[in-house]
Amino acid sequence: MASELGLIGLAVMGQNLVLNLAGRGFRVAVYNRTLETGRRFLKERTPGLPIVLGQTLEDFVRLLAKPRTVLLMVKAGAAVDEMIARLTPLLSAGDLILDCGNSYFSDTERRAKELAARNLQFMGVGVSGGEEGALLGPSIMPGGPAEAYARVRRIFEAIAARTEDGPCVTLVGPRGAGHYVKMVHNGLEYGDMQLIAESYQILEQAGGLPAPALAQAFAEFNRGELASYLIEITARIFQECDPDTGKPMLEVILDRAGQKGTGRWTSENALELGEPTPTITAAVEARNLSAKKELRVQAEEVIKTSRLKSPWAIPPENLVPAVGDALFAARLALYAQGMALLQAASKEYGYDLRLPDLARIWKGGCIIRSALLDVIRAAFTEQPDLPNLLLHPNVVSALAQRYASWVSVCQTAIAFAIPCPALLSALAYFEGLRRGRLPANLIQAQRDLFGAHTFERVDREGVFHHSWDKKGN
Ligand code: NBP
Repeated sequence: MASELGLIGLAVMGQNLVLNLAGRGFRVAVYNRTLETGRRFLKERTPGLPIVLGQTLEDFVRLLAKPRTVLLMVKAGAAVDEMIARLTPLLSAGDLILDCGNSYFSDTERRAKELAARNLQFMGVGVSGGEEGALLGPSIMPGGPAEAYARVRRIFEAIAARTEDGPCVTLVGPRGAGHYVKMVHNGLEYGDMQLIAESYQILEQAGGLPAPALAQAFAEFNRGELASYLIEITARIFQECDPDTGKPMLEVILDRAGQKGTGRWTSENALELGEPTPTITAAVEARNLSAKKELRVQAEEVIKTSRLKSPWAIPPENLVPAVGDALFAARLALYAQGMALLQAASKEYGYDLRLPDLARIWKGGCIIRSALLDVIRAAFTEQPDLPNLLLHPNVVSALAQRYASWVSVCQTAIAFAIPCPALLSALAYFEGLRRGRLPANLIQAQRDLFGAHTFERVDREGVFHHSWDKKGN
């Protein structure tokens, strides 16, 4: 019997997605550029499941029921174009290709156009949740034509994660919308992870908490408003020991993190759209600074400053709950930035994104699943035109309650010389957003003085230039 769909790319994500599909009863044909990987996968992981391997791409295509549905799960970038180029001559009009990797959304827009010209349907599909999500139920963010989604909706709803609000999948928008939303999801993931890492550093270095106490603090956070996958795994990480040395795992892991692209893409696109996302950018830059390990070790030896006599801005015994409050407040500011970016992109690219739906499909299966998404969903359901999450009355009062802790934790971190770019950028975003007058008036004055760039006035319409005294007389 022909396979209902095919999947190309049997690395971590592809293998687990195929097992998820076949486990739900879908007959799947698979293909991988390196045949041996496909053979090993079939032998070791698929006995009893309705999975067949195409030894060549031609064989693979022959195994598929018509009209064909092909999922690509290959490395983002040139590999996707290469695969599409090899695949399209073998397909017929009306066949559907779904790129399920982390492609850049403008590549997806281009591919959608190119394939439409060849009468092939195309969707860019964000899949989140890593290896475990792919196997047990990811959060799926498809973008593309509604008629193409109608063909795969049953399959996606069967394999997606489920919450009490339904399967974690919906057609998020046209063309590159799925990959755009996945990109911002990953940017938020960067920001959230950095905020958590900074909280850990404050608790460990200012508070002196050893690994078991850190595990307890984060487990406690996870029982309240910070409940989320990332906080949950953080609590678990503190409990883990290295089998070789017996030391806590975190002690033996090198403090150098890379950035594969999606976080940086979010920042780059936000800069292009003029939408501030300082906390996402801070997270990307913190990873870049972490990568300069040798330089940091050298600088630690060279640059010495004296510690403040009384660095505590809060009673030390209140540090854990205060960090919890600060983390929650900063998380709100981070998500406010991400949702504002989605709103801006929705307008700019005509994606017609529905923010409450995005918060719903991120509630299960993906790395950023958290209780906070319910707050976000409720806010944008109640006020679809809310200009910024931080302006919703519930969020205003949540932040007012945590403001003192947030500021005190930031003050303490600064006094202990603990770098907290994400926590501080989130606070600066909050302070900047709620300030009716910023010092940009001085910037405009400087620009007008040195370059006659002109400025607007607060008391009259129009564009003005002032005859500045440039010599300082
Ligand atoms: P990788 O991103 O490491 O890609 C490896 C796969 O791409 C292998 O099947 C490889 O075939 C194939 N491939 C490459 Br590389 N170049 C190719 C080419 N020119 N033609 C055909 N196939 C080619 O795999 P992954 O980590 O499973 O991720 C797959 C996609 O899902 C990526 O876009 C990734 O960003 C995204 N994603 C990953 C995660 C995660 O947690 N890993 C989570 C969410 C999304 P080979 O065996 O012959 O080398």
